[in-house]
Amino acid sequence: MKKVLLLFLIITIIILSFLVATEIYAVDCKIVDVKYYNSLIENQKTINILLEKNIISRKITKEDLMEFDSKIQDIKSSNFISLSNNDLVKTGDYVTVNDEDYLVILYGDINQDGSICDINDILMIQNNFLGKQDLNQIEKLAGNLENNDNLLDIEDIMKMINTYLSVSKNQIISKLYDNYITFEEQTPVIPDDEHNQDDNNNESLTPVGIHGKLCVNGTNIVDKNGNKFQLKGISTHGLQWFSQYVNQAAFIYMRDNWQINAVRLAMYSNPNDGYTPQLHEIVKNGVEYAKNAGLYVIIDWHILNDGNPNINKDSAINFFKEMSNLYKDYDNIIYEICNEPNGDVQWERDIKPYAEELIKEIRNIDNDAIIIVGTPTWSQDVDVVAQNQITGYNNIMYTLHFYAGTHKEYLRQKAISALNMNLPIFVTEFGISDASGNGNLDIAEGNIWIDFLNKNNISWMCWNLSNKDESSAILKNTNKVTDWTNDELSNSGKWLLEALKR
Ligand code: IDC
Repeated sequence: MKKVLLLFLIITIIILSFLVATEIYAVDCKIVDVKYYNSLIENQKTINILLEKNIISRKITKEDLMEFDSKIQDIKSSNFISLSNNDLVKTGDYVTVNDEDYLVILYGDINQDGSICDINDILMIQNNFLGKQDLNQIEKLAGNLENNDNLLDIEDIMKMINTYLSVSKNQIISKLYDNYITFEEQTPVIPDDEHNQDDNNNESLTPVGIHGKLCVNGTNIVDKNGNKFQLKGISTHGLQWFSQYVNQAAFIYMRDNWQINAVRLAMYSNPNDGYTPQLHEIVKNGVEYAKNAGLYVIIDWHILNDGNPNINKDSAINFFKEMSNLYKDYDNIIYEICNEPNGDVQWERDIKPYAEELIKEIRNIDNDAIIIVGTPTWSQDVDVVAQNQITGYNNIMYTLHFYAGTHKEYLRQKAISALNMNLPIFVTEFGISDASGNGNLDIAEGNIWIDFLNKNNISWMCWNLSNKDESSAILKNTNKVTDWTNDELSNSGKWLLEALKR
């Protein structure tokens, strides 16, 4: 009898101590909720972190997170701390604030209904509450999130937090990029001042940080690891009219909220349309903003009314000489040397000689950046060009433009012919309006186009980032130059955000 009692006692102690341990674990869990906001001084990256501490004496619930989110909104203007001038904080970073170490986890904005969130906000879990390890669980979770269409819902956040609480900080570091979260084993990361000042750690999570210098292989763009890569992004409108959208906050906003990985800077080349060399400054600012944000950038010499590129060839040469001298060592630069040749202009007679001259000038300075060459008929005749390609240089691509309201299957057929002749194609501009940039949207045709481009790994950039009263403009009824809400997007804009997720 005594033995049975003793056994019972021992079992009870074991169970109790297990419960107590679990309980302590939950009771002591401190969460610090943080939201970043940008205070960007010209050419200087500064992310300030809003910070509020909440000590939770129970398991974290959905309500807690929602409460944090609304509190954060309240303290936005007052209680913020600057981590350090060059710090962009990403999931998996360790940061030190007021001598305390934190692991950063990105999580989504919580919608009114508590459901789906955009990856946007930051949650930090105090580092010293990470203990124990459960690699498999984390990996499983990563798998689940991967399928989640770029959006985390509250359940995922809960799972992530709970999983993190039972994982060794020295063995797991999470990485967030674009559409998925992966976790990988790492050697111990010891947060210290030096580490916090190491900007590379953060930059390594941006599109350029991950994919590095691009090059052309066959018809594909490939990244620094030789993997096929597709650029997806937005073109500005003419910089002479809509330069306000070339700003640091907007680029970071579009990267983080829309998951673009590239921007295009449209520099109209025709003096009658407003070209002046002073506009080069806007391009230069744009390139720096893109670099800071880890985005690829297309420097577009936007011939249009000057349909023959030779008309303004001297300015083009000056322009690209200046740009390539400045950016020959950058990893994120793409030169587009003539937007849309049109009118009385032929590939063999006019465009190809122009391109060969420009490419020679650029290659004298920058020996490997991708150069994109316009094609006849407003950059549609890729099939014609494919028969007589530029030789002797690497990393040359050719432009295809379409406006889904006007250009349909026949133009995709031209693209197919060109691809079959091994022509690397880049859609540096398209819209789902008609070719005027206005008129009705053809969403169904636009979707067919996007499927076609994605299937063939053709990169694409949407026209245009402006609030102009035309249907191809992606903003509507707003003068804001960043942080746009869904209501401030035009139908083109709303469609684009969906297309970027596909
Ligand atoms: C359009 C703009 C419009 C502007 C016009 C002339 O959307 O606001 O008035 O240019 O500057 C292109 C051109 C691109 C055009 C666009 C729509 O590359 O500059 O923008 N388009 O017409 N090619 C086919 C269509």
